[in-house]
Amino acid sequence: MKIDHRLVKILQHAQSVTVLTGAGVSAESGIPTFRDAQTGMWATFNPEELASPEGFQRNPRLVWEWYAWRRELVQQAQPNPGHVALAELERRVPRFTLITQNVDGLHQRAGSQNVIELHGNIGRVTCSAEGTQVHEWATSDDTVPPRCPNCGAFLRPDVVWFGEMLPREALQAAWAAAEMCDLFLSVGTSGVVEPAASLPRAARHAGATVAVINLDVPEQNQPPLFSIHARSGEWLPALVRAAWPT
Ligand code: BV8
Repeated sequence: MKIDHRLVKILQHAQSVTVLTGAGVSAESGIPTFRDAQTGMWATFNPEELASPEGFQRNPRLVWEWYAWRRELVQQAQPNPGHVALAELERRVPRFTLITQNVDGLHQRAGSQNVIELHGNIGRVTCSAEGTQVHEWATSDDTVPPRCPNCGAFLRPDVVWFGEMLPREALQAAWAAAEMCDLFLSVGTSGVVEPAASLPRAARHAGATVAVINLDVPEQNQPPLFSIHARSGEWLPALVRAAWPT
């Protein structure tokens, strides 16, 4: 896969690089993207409906089971070459920040150390009343969702639902990383969900070179803006190989 030599040069000389990833980066690990038709029994539900406090209020069992199904998918999945390439980038670039909208933890499993999880992590569970993380709960009775051992409220996945605020520190760190980088890569995201979708604009506004790598974008490379129609699992390893051939 050919990488634009101008982009390779910018990467080789960049002191700080920030990357924003979306569901498209995990798609090649077999995890359905957020807006793909939900497979199997979830085809009849609107994911934005399920991923909301109202949805949980209305039908806690359904929402808990939807996340249990997704957690199972994530546990079966493996990081793909795109995740691995981003972990390699972190080792190569003086200052590197990875911001992800994904909740699957695959970046960490691929070896990325410093990951800003804007939307939480499906592998963690919290008390829906106290907000504290809960590591174990009684599975004896068959209440679904299980209840918090401390206060008895329903447990919930530790993810940010639509209509909920993003974790303040994570969002602040993400804005800072977007505004102070030389190169910003937006990979595998439809750029629909705010406030994550505003990060590439913030980077561009602060003078960074911005490259968008996606399957639903036309190929248009006019520095400092690059729009690249490619699979993340192919393009990211090719970028790393082009910048550091050894
Ligand atoms: C908030 C966790 C304050 C749950 C998720 C303006 C400002 C602020 C807020 C809003 C605003 N306008 C609207 C809002 C409200 C809302 C929002 O953005 N709605 C959208 C739908 C318009 N935002 C919020 O509610 C946020 N909260 O701002 O709080 C507030 C509160 C109330 C009112 C106002 C403000 C919270 C948003 C977080 C929601 N939680 N996830 C869970 O996962 O269950 S977001 C969810 O969507 C996932 O995390 C997913 O990652 C994310 C974004 O989607 P993408 O990652 O982009 O995935 P998608 O499927 O869309 O696209 C995949 C792309 O990959 C495609 O383009 C495809 O072509 C490409 N692709 C596929 N395969 C590949 C590929 N590319 C490359 N290679 C491949 N192989």
